[in-house]
Amino acid sequence: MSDYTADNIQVLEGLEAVRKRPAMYVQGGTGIDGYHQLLTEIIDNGIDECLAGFADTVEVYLNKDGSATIIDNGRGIPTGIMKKEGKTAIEVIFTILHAGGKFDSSAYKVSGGLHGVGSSVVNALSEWLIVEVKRDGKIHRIRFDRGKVTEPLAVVGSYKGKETGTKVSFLPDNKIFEDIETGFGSQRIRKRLKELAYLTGGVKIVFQDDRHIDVRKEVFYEEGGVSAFALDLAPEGKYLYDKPLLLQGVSDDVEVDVGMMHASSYGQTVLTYANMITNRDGGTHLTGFKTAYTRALNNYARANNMIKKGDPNPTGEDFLEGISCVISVKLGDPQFESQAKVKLLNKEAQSATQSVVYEKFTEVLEENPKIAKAIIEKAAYAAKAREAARKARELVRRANPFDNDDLPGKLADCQSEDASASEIYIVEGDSAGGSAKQGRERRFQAILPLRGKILNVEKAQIGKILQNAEIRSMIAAFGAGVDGAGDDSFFNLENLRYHRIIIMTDADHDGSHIRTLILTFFYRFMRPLIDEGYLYIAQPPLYGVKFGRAKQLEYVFSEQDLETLLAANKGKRYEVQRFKGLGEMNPEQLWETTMNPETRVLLRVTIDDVLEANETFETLMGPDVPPRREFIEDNAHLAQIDI
Ligand code: 0RA
Repeated sequence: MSDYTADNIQVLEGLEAVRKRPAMYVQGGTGIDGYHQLLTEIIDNGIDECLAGFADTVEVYLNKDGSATIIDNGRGIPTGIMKKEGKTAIEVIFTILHAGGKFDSSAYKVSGGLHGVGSSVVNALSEWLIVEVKRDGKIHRIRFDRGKVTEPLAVVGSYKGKETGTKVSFLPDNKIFEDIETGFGSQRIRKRLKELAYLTGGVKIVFQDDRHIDVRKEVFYEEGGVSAFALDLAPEGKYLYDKPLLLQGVSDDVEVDVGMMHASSYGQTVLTYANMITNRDGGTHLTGFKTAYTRALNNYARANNMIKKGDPNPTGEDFLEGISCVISVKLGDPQFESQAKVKLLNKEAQSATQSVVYEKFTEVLEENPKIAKAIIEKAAYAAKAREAARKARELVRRANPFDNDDLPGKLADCQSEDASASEIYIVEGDSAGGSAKQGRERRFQAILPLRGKILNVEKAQIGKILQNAEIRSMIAAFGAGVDGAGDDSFFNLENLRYHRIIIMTDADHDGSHIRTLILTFFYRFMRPLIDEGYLYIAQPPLYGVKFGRAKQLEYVFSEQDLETLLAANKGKRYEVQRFKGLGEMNPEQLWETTMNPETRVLLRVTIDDVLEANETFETLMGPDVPPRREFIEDNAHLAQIDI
C-alpha cells in the first residue's frame, strides 16, 4: 500500500452523466434503496481502510438537516496535487468517475460499493458534500455543491498529535431523489452496521442518529466475527456444543471466513457474503462450502464407523439440519449474476471455500470428537426420519387415487408420525394460519391454512370438487383418500395421518359459514372421520378481559360468560377486548386459548349433530335457492350459532 501515490489514479469520465442518469450508476436508482446506497458507499470506503489495516473505527452520524457524516481513523485521503490531472487527489477521487487506480483494485477495495465508482457518484448526487482530512497535523477541507468544487481544498486548522483520518459529510440531492421524504432509515442503517461489525470481526462501528430527541450513541463491535454472527442467528434453545465454530483461511487469493453453530432444532439458516455484500441466492462460495462440509462429515463418519449398517446415508441436507452458518469470502473482482448481486459466480471462490472449509472443518472434527459425534448422530436421525416420511408418502399416494401431489405446500406438518398422537388444525385464512403456525406445538400439531371460502360441495359437480385446491390439500394432508367420489374411490382410516382434525374458524358469521362448508365436505366425502369421532371444532374466545392493573387477560367464550364474569367482579375497573378474528390474536394468545391441550375446549362433532345439521346443510347450501332465503330470514338472529 505504500506505493500509493496520487499518480496512480486513472481518469475516465465526468459527473454530468451521473446526474443525467443516476439509475445507471446507483444500484437502487433514485428511490429509497439508491438513497441509502450513497451512504453505504461512503461507509464502505471507511471499512475498506480498516480492512487494509490502517483504521479500526468508523463512525456514522445522521444529522438534523438530513445529511450524514462518516468518519474513519485511517490514513486520510491524500491531499497532494496529481501531476497528470493538475488537481488534488481528493478532488480527483470525488469528481472523476472511475477514479480508481488502486482505489478499487483487488488489494484495496473489498467491500463492493457502487461497482467501484463510489465517491464521485455520491458527490454527483449530493446537494453538497464536504471532506475533511486529518494528516500531518493539519486539517484539510474541501466542499462540493452538486459535484462541483465550491470551496477549494484548503488547510482550515491544525492539531497536535499523530492521529489521521477522513470525515465525509453529504446531503443527498432532493432534485435527484425527489420522492424521498423521510430521509435515512436508522433501523435499516443499524442493521447494516451490525452486519458489518460481524463481517469485519473487530472494526468498531459507532452510530448516532442526531435527528431524534433522545440521541444515543451505539457501538457495534463483534470480535468473534462470523462465528458470533452464526451464534446470533441460531434459534434460542439447545445447541449441540458450547461455542460457535470458526473456520478461516486464504486460498487462491480468496479470504474465506465461516462461522457456524448447530442447534438441536430442525431449520437451517445459511447466509453468504462476497466482499461484505449479501448474496441471497448463494453462488460459488455456497457450493464450495456444501461440498466440503458434507465430505468432511461423511469421511469422518465412515472412518469412525458411525453410520450403522442398513441405515440410510445422511445427505448434505441432513447434515445441515439445525445449522446456523455465515459464509463470507473476500476476493478481487467479484462477479455476480445480476445487478442485485444475489448470486456469486467466481469459480475461484468455490475452490477456495471448498479447500479452506474441508481442511479446517476436518481439523475441528478430529480435535473435538464430541462435536463430530453430535452433528453426525443428528444427521443420521434426520436421514431416518426422511426415509420414514418418504415411505409414508408413498402409502398415502397409493391409498389416494385422486391425488398424486405430495403434501400440500402450505401445510405446516407436525413432527410426529404417529397418527394417534397427531392433530391438524384447519385454519381460516393465511394470517390466522401464520399465528397458528407460530403458536403451535410442532411436535404433534400440524396447521393447514385454507384461503377464504372453500367450494360448496352441495352445489358442485364431483369433478369440480376434486379439482378444488383447498379440498385437494385437505385430502392430501389427511392421506386417507375420499369416499363417495366414484367407483374406485375409498376412504381408508388406516392411512389417516391425524386422529384429531380440528376446524378453527373465526367466531363470526363468515367463520361459521366456512365451518359449515367444511363440515358439509367431511360429511359427504369423509364420513368415517365423524363416525370415529376424529372431527372437532375449536373454540376461540370472543373476548379478553383485564381487571384493574392485572397483566393477564381473562378469556371469555360467550356473551353470557362475559356478563357473568363482569357481574362477579362488580366495582372493579375493567377493559374488554373483542377478538374479531383469530388473526387478531398473537401466536401466544392463540396457543393459550385455543390450541393448548391443557386449557383449550374442543367440541367433538358427532354424527347426530351432523344428521341434525344435515337438514340445515341442505337448506343452506343446496342448489335450491328459495328455501335458503327463507331459512336465513327466519334465523337471522341466530346467525352466531347456526351449526
Ligand atoms: C488512497 C490512498 C490513501 C488513502 C486513501 C485512499 C483513503 C481513502 C479513504 C476513503 C475514506 N477513507 C479513506 N481513507 C484513506 C493513502 C495514501 C497514503 O497515505 O499513502
